[in-house]
This record gives sequence, structure tokens and C-alpha cells, in this order.
Amino acid sequence: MDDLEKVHRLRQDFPILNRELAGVGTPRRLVYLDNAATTQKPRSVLDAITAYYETSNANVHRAIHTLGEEATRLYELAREKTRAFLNAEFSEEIIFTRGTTESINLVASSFCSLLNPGDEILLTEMEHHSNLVPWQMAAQRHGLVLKFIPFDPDGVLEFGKLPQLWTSRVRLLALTHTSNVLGTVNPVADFVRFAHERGVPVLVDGAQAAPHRPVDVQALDVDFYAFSSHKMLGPTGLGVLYGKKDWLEKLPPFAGGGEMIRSVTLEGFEPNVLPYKFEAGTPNIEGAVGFAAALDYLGTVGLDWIHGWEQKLTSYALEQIKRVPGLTVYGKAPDRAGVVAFSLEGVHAHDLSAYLDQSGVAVRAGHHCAHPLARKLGVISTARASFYLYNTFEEIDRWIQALEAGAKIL
Ligand code: C6P
Repeated sequence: MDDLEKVHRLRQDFPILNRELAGVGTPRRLVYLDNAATTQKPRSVLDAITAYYETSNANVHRAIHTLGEEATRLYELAREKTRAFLNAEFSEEIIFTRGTTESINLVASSFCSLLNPGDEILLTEMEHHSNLVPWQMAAQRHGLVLKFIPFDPDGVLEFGKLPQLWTSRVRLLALTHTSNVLGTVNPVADFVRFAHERGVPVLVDGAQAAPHRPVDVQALDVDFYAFSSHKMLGPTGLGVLYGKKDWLEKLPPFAGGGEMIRSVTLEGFEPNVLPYKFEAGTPNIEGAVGFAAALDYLGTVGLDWIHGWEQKLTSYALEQIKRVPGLTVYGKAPDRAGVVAFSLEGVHAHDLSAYLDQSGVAVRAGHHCAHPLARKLGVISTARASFYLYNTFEEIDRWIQALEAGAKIL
């Protein structure tokens, strides 16, 4: 089966892609190019959630009845599938959270509570607020110093500046795997090697990478890796924190409540074993069930194929977009994901996005939760198209044609 045939077949698994939107003239078939914000869900994910509620709904790790055992088995199966997806060594290294944001908050809060005033956290200038604000909050609380690796005009991190920025007070390096604005894919393994040679752990924000290319946490040797289910065909409200067992064992719990304790007295508590120590309260069971179905789906399609297909779509898009007069594309990294942020001279990104919406084309507009990055690019906001496994060349044509029309009218 060739690529086009494969995409047309798998599009049939996504009911929402048949949606016709009202707009200018006749209704238009949806062209969904806002996948970096969230992805659409295949029928198998929707069915898995419905089946769970129709047959096995119960709380997990608590009840000794049939439904409780089934729900627990499904929830733990999702953890095991996540372990396999990342090639993590142990399933206890997989913590379910609400999303990338909560995963990073967990590490920022727990890890930084072990630090001393004056200790340093090294970040980059291209971080999403999720991998910036939690560290700023921890820095305020514990008197830490934040430092930033800059990126060059192509949107590539300046690896060569690391030795200058590094001091003996650096305690953690946190960086994004793929930028949600520039599309830059950072050479994470090189950063990890540099940090580990100096005995410092690394956290990677994988929100825009894990859905799009194979990630092997052992090969990358990362200490923490965070990502969200909803950006990879799964439900919202579920995320993953991978952490090396040794680190997770050293860190204090993040949130307190049921499930994260082994015993409690009026005076204090003893934390539970991993991974439960970090999963306080009733977890997002339906989210985990849906996520397991999403991982099955991604496994069948193949992450290598998804990566290759998105590369083809992106090269095509970057070539076609040159036709549009007055258009700027941000980011020129050689290793680039299917994210294209752009602006049209003299047109506000929100107006551009609203215009494209009239043609049925969904793109995001704004600062993309990366204020410092936008400021460095010298823009208040940009529009952004982002691709996933179900997008086609015809959809890119529809987007570019709408942009060309917009360039004339707006
Ligand atoms: N970026 C975007 O449109 P959550 O919201 O927790 O699932 O993911 C946060 C997050 C963290 N890191 C990166 C690199 C991200 O891109 C995101 C989410 C979306 O770009 C929504 S702002």
C-alpha cells in the first residue's frame, strides 16, 4: 500500500474528519491543521472509552470485586503499554498525570524542594510556558537561579554556548524536544551527554515529539520525559511523566491524598511505592483506557511511518507557501517537525486565522504559550499550521489557496 492509499484509509477511522463546516459559499470539508494544540481521535479510542464505562467502570486499586479488578487491570495495562512505547526499563517509571504541564510541575516542585538557594536550573529560550513558569515558581520559592540557552536566527539552540553558561551550581537542565512554534527538533541526546558528563540530570518536554517520532528514553538516556495523551490521538486530561527509577525514588511526593500513602497517622504519613507515590487521588481511568487504545493505533500505523509522512507534508508545505506574497515563516532548523508558524505582512494573526476558518481550515493563532520566544522573534502573535498522520497534500493545497486569497483581500 502506498502512502496516499494508507492515509486515505486511516482517515476513515476519524469520524470528525468528515465534518462539513459552514463558511463562505458552500459548506467546506474540515481541514484540521491544529494538531500541535490537540489531535483528533480515532473510532477505536472513542469505542474503548465507551466500552470501559459500559462494562468495567469502577475505581482502581481499591475494590476486591470483579469490576474493580477489571478497571485496575485496564489502568495498569495502559501503564505497561506506555512503558513499551517509550522503551522504559520499568513500569514503575511511568507516572500518569493530567498532562505535560502537570508532569513538569511535579518535577519542578519535588526536585527543587531538594535544592539550596543559589542553585541553578538551565532552560532554553524556546520553551513553552509549561517548561518555564513551573521553574520560575520553584525559583521564587527556593531562591534558585534560572539560566537560558539561546537559539540562533534559524531557530537552532546554540549548543556551543553551553560551556559558557555552565557552572558548578547547575542542578538540572530542562529543554523541549520539539518547539511548538519553530518546529525545531533539538538534539536531546547531545544535551543529555553534556549534562551527564557533569553529573546533572535532564528533563525533556516531549509534548510535541512523542506523538510524531519514535522515542526511546533509554537510548536518549533522559532522566525525565513529559508528554500528553491528547496530542497523540488519546483523550484530554491524561499525561505521562517518565522518570528514572532512582530519581523518582529520591523525590518527595508532589500531591497528598488517597493512594499515594502506605500508612497514615494523625502525625504523619509514609509514602507509597512507585508509581503510586505520585498518583494521589482517583486517577483518570477512562483517560488511561483511551490512551492505551491510542498507543495501539499509533503502533499499528507505525511511528517511523508517521515521522516520514509528516516530513513529506512539511517539505511540501514549506515549498508551496513560498507562493504567498508578504508571508514570513518562522524557524529554519535542519531537523524540523510538522509545525509551520507564519505571518502575513500587515495582517493580525487572529484575522488571518478567522479568514482561513471561513474556508474550513483550522490553524492556531496567538503566542502559542511561548511569550519569550515570540518576543525574541519580534512578533506579538503568529498563525500556525501543524500536521499529523491523517493530513494530506490536498489539505495543504486548500490551506495555501485560502492563504493566497487572504493575501489579496485582507
Ligand atoms: N502546546 C500548543 O498549541 P498540555 O497543555 O499540558 O497538554 O501541554 C503543554 C505543552 C508543553 N510543552 C509543549 C512544547 C507544548 O506544545 C504544550 C502544549 C499547545 O502549542 C497548547 S498551548
